[in-house]
Amino acid sequence: MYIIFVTGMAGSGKSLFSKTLSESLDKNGWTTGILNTDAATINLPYEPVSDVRNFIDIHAIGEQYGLGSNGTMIFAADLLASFLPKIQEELDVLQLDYLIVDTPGQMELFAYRESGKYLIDNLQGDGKMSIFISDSFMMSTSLNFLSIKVLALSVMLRLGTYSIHILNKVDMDPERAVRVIEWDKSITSIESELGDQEHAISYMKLYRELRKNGLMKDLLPVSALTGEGLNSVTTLIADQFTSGEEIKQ
Ligand SMILES: Nc1nc2c(ncn2[C@@H]2O[C@H](COP(=O)(O)OP(=O)(O)OP(=O)(O)O)[C@@H](O)[C@H]2O)c(=O)[nH]1
Ligand SMILES: [Mg+2]
Repeated sequence: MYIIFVTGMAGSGKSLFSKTLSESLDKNGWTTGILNTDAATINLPYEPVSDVRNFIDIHAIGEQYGLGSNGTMIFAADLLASFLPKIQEELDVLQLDYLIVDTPGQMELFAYRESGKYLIDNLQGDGKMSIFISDSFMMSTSLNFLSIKVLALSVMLRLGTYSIHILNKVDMDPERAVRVIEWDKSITSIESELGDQEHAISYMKLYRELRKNGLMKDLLPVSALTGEGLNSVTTLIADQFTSGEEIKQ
């Protein structure tokens, strides 16, 4: 079982992308399932094969410990570690080719707290990678573009797995999405977009250095809604785990 952790900012499309990716992998002949690690989510666009909500009751935690909403979320995320053996048991009987792990809305619960790292290190699989999802609409100003690229790098550094960076929701405003991809490909295009915003110029130097050292991941445009771009992502994932072995038909 290969494991794919899906992370990204709140509302960027992690859950819908998990569903569309699962369907795309299924279509290529793989057996896949999704693990929901978001104890606070109400509606999921997919049927999870394992779900932390079966182990953790977010409302009971809040009441029992008298915590506010953020405290409850943090407590629930930390509690996940203690249920990992049970979750692993549920997953192992399924004999999946790929497990997709949908992570909580508040990115920092998974990316920056120990519980997320614990899950990555201790969930047993034959290989692991992570996907950072960005919303193309949010990324479509030059300053947001730079800060989200650096944020994605920070999360990838923290998670310590092979990672890819997805530009989601390209169906919403295709022209904007094309512009974001242009900025990603050409450092001069993002530089000219930033113009003479003085404080941005020093960040631009940082971005240039990170890019020069191969630390910046290219954006892969997709729509989790329409499925556009999913074939390339599926091929990339299969290549990463199987070193180019043919995708099963
Ligand atoms: N148009 C469009 N909408 C999308 C796309 N991906 C997600 N959405 C919508 O964006 C909203 C948020 O999507 P989710 O999949 O719930 O995002 P999320 O990152 O899991 O959200 P949280 O778990 O709350 O952080 C939903 O209304 C989705 O239908 C996309 O590619 N295109
Ligand atoms: Mg979600």
